Amino acid sequence: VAEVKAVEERLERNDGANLANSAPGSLPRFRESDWDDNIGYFIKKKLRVWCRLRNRQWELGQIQSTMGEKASVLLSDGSVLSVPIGELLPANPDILEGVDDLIQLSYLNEPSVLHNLQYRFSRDIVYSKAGPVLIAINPFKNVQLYGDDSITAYRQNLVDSPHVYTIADTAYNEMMRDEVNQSIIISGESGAGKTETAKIAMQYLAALGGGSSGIECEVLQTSCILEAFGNAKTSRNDNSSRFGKLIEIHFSAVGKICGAEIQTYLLEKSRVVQLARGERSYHIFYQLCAGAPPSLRERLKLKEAKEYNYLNQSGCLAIHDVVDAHKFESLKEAFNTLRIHKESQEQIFAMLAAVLWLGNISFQVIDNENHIEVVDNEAVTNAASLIGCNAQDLMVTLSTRKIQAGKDSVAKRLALQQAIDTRDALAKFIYSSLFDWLVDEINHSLAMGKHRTGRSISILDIYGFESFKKNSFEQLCINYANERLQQHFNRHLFKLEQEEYELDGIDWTKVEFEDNHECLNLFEKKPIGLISLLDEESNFPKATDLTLADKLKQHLDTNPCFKGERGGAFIIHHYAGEVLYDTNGFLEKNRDPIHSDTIQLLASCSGHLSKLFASSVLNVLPKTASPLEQSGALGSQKQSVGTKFKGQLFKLMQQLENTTPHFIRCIKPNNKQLPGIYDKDLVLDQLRCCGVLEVVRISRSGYPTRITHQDFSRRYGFLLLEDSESQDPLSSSVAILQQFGVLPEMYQVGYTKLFFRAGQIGALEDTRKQVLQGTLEVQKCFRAHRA
Ligand code: AD9
Ligand code: MG
Repeated sequence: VAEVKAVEERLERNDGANLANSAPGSLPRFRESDWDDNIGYFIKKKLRVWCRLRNRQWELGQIQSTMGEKASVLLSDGSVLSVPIGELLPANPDILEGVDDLIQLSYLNEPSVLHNLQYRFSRDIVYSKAGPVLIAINPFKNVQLYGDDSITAYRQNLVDSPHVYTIADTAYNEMMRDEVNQSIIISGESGAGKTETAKIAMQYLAALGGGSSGIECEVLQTSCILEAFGNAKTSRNDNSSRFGKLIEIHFSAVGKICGAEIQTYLLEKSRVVQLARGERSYHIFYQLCAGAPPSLRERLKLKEAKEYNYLNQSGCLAIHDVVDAHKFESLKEAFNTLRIHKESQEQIFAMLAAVLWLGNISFQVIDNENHIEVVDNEAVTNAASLIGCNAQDLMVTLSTRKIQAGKDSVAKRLALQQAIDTRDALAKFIYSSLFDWLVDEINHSLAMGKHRTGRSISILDIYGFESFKKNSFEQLCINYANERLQQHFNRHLFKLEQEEYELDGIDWTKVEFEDNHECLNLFEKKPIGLISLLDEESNFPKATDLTLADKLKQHLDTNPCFKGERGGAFIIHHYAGEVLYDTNGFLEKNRDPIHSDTIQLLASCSGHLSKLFASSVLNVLPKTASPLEQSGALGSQKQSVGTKFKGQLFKLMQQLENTTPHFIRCIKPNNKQLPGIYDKDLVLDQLRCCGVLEVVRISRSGYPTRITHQDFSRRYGFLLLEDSESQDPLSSSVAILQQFGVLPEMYQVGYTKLFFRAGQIGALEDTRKQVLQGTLEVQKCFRAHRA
């Protein structure tokens, strides 16, 4: 009773707020803003400080003396430097060198955090925690952290250093314990290691949830297929994912994998027909060209990759250290594992070859109005036969357009650029339909019977924030998705946290964090958000990319995240930095038109295509006539790309909101894709822009584990030595805490919940397990005795 009283009093006084400053560590903590007043202490104790040199780099040193606004500092190389006090920051004591979790650091300034991560990175320890978030620094080489032995060690809790495995393990355990769906959300820049991290998590879950059905092998093999069709070499990553992916893995009541479902987001279609210098199209094309056996080559009339215009335009056909032919073998194995029939495989390869041959179709200008006709060569013949249509029909579709004139339709000859666009649109349509169809097939193979919700783990691997010299519609969509994800992250780690403390009467110092709702507004506000405005212009036949740019400037200039630029350009201030977009091509990419003549051609195809693309073709067939349809383009019937993507994102966010999230932030240590190089500025930029430093601050000053009085007393009440039946949940909770000697600074008692600092519940759980184990043994003895 006395203890409860004391707790209540504390609740009233709300003390404990300062306890954040007395966590373990050999130094008294002070706010870093009070640093100036504490320099004397550092001098007296000869403590280490960070000193910023002229080149802006931070070096470790010791303050010798101060005079006015300057201090003389002894650096590790023996030199003594006179620097302004403003260029000094406290460094952590040796004992904290390379700690697992950044929240353990006494000082959280940027050089300290960077140094801690670098210390670990240079020892091949690529994982660290930032409170609840796992930081993964891409080693760009094989590190001895994975494989069966390591998985076993993590499963048996023999090791507890930060790892993707621990994240997957926690998600799995929480799912089994609470029957709540979980998600592992992986983010980071292009090349930071998201896709590899997702695979590592899947491997662990497959080991945990593998059974006799073998479905875990199928789940793992999906990566091989999706990477072949959805990844490509870019300037930043030799294996860059050009689509977003959510894989939802379902588990049975006993914790075995019983099915999975994959959703994909916004495949970059333009890559099929157009490549930047030094980049490649999708891996599968090169794999097919290099790996197809002679009989298949003959059937597909296949040539080497260098013979195809869609592949040879970028001056890059191979990837260092990758043998495409071997990859083709692995792909076929993956197809077999996922039970994609031989017949379907053949059709897939035929469609790929068709796309390649389409790219080789050329046009000849026949009059001075730039009108063209299709050059009748092997490219047309091969493309038509692979698609399953008549070569003559294909030529007509690519060179003319039917125009409605009263009741009759007349064919109008196309100009060169129109013909090229029509051809490319067909190639893109075939490829993206093939991709969607493949995902459907995979889902079909992985489908489980009826499943209960509450037992799934979703892994999200979506393209990271992108900012190039020139940014187009694709970057706009990608960065929009990242804004949404950032908001989810903020909500969970900052907002909800603050709200929960406040609701439960817990005092704590507020942590300021960047809120990105203005930027999301910029995209989503109706009717004058970027996406609505883009759609409006896309539906307006006379609009151009420049009129779009004007419209955006006119309506969005009041938003602080938007800045109109000269020409067709504009800047968006994203959470991760400013990005300059060029509207050139925006309207066309948003409309993504496919001509009705083309669709009719595809609908009339015999053989493979009709089966493969039945649903895609149906999706774009006109339902009602519209003004644009008179000109034959089907852009207006279907949803615009931007709006469709927005819808997908909303659905994704909804899905994620119904899960307990686990966040992994991947960091790219250098832009060269090389091991052993740690570019501090680059790392710092990434840490800053994804809010990792704020998370650490919040977690250190906070109580990440929380549990209601009821749940707590129910779970641990039986451990009480004294009878707790008669006590209310709050009193017995307090009694439990007391009996187990949990230090007062390690928890706070809220109105409805207990709040614990990181790691506290773990110790209680261990005791509980031991006692339960002991009881079990006693029961066994008892039964044996009776028998
Ligand atoms: V992108 O946004 O799809 O362009 P990701 O997915 O973030 O990007 P990815 O996982 O593809 O990056 O990693 C890039 C490369 O880094 C891989 O191809 C590996 O060569 C390398 N990598 C990443 N993680 C690891 C790792 N844990 N161990 C070894 C790694 N190498
Ligand atoms: Mg990737």
